[in-house]
Amino acid sequence: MSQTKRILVIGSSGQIGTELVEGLRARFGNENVVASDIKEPQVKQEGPFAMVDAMDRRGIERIVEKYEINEVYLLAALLSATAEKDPAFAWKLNMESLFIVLELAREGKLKKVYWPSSIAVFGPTTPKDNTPQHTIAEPSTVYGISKQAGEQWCAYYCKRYGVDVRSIRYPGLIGWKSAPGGGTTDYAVHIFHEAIKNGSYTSFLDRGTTLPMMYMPDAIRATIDLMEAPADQVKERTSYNLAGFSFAPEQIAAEVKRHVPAFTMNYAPDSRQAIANSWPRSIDDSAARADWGWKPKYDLKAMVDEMMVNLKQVLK
Ligand code: VAH
Repeated sequence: MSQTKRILVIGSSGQIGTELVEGLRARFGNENVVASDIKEPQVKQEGPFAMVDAMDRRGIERIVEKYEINEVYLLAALLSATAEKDPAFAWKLNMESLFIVLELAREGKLKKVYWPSSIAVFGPTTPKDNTPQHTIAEPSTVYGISKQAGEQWCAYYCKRYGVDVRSIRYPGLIGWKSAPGGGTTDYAVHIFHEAIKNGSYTSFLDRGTTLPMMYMPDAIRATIDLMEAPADQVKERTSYNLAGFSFAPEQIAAEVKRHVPAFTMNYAPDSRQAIANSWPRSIDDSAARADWGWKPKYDLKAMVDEMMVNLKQVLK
């Protein structure tokens, strides 16, 4: 196995994958980070790309061999809202892809694995404020069930086989470089595009729906910092709680209005409201802070300012 860090990102064209590939290439070199997704990328690649289905074990193994991969970031998954529309496929994709990568690591073909979890592992019986790292977790969504099961499999493969798999329970993620896909928190991205293009937005989550969120640059930095931490500092082998800031739709609308004074926000809750209602309002991420030095850089205001400046450039 190559001594150089050779990384494969599966699901590289998604909301997180797009920015994670950019962050990894900036840190470890373009040629040492192979992007991969089920279809050809829409944007010009600064480094190698290999098309593969996240459920194709042979296809993934061929890429690992060809590029001498020793670390995999597995991001391919169906998110909360989409998964509710096709539970069987969501379970199949979210779990089969994880088993393929965990098995490759168990067989000694990978040194390290990253697999994202989500605050969606928590459910209606979880304490909603400052949700602890260890607490009741009875998810009521397909996505949350798959993430909770996946966390337990990660801990099992680490304990039983010594697989160095690491994970973060992401809150809702907000970025301007890539489009979100099928999430319940995606309203917090759409609002910017609609405010700039139309001066108004109709939120599919109601006033008062406070959710934990994070600006994408903080999430990418946390992900790479966790993967680069010494193994003996990574004490949580299910997944780490991580928090940025929490807000309700009316709060982000007020911040958007600082940039678009005539902006108007309307509310038309849909099926995603029930998903959001099952999740925590805020997260205790003291374990990540203690174990590997996590600390967010952005708050709501700073995120909105940066989103607005960049999207006004991109959308003009
Ligand atoms: C979703 N963006 O909405 C994802 C995330 C906490 C939410 O997992 O499904």
